[in-house]
Amino acid sequence: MISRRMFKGVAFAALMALGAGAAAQAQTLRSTDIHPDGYPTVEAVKFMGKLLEQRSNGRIKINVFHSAQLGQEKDTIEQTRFGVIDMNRINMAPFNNLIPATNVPSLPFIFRSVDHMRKVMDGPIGETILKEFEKHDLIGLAFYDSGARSFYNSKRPITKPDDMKGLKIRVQQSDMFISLVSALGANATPMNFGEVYSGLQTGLIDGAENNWPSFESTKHFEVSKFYSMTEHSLSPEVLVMSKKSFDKLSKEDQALVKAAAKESVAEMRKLWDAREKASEAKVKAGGAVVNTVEKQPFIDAMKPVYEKFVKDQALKDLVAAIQAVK
Ligand code: BDP
Repeated sequence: MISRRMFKGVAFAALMALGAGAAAQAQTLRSTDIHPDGYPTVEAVKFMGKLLEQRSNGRIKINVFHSAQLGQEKDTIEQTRFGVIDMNRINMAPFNNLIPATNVPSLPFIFRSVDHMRKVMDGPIGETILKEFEKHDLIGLAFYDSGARSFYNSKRPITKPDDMKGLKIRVQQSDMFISLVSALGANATPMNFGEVYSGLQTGLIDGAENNWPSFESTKHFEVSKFYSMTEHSLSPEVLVMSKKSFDKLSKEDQALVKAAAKESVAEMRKLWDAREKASEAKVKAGGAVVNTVEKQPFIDAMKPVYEKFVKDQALKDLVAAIQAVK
C-alpha cells in the first residue's frame, strides 16, 4: 500500500521531472540571413537545423528568417549580440570595424585561390579568427564560402584601375572596403545590400561589387551590366551565434550546435559551387557584359589598404601566416 505521504512524494517527483523535461524541451533558434530562400547560405543553415533536430531528438530546431526579414546585416549584428536573434549568417565585412581580425580574410588579394581560402579558414588560422568573436558577445561557429567579389557598373567595362576613376561604387559598411575602392580613385558609398538595386536604378550609385550568385539573385545585372572580373576579395561568410543564447544551452547541446555548424560547411560548398555556375549562366543570358582583367595593376593599386589596415603586430602575423599556407 502506498501511504498518502509517499504518494505525495512520488507525485512531486513526477511533477519535477515534467518540469525539467519542459525546460530542456523543444527550442527553436532564430537565424537571420539577408539572402533569399534557396540561396546556398540559407540552405546550409537549414541543413544544420536538420542535423540538430535529428541529433537532439527534435528538441533543438533552427528557423531561418531569410530575405532580410529580421533586418539588414549591420543592424542584425547588434540584435545578435543582445540575444534578440540567436544566429546570424553574415559576411565578414560588416564586422570589419568592430573586430580587427575580420579585416584580414577580407583583404584584397590575400588568398591565391578558393582552395587557399578554404584551407586557411578550415585550419588553425580560421579558429583564431572565430575565437575573436567571443570578445564581442558572439560565438563564431563556422565560415562559409562567398566566391570572389568583382566590380560591376552601369558605365563601362573596367580593365585597369584607371577605369574606376570617378565612379560611385556601393560598398558594405566597412572602412576597409571604403579604402579598397578609394585606392582605385572611385567614390565609395557604404550602403545596405537591400538598397543597392534602387541605388543603381536611380543613378545614386554607378556600381557595386559582389560575387556571381549575389549579382544574379539581386538582379543587379539588369541595371548594371558591365561585370569586370577583378576578383579582388574572397571575404568569407561567417555563421555566428549570440553568446547569450549559446550560454543558455547545456554543454552537450553546445557541442551539438558546434558540430552541426561545422558539418554544414561541406554541404554549403557543394551548393555554392553549383550555384556559382548557374548564376554565371543566368547573368550572361540576361545581357551582362563580362570581361576579364589583368590582376597585377589592381594588386599594386590596393597595396595602401594593407598599410592602413594591417598595422598592429597581431594582424601582421595573421597575414604572414595566411601567406605561408601552401
Ligand atoms: C554578399 C554576402 C552578404 C553581403 C552582401 C553585400 O553574402 O552577406 O552582405 O554580399 O554586399 O555576397 O552586402
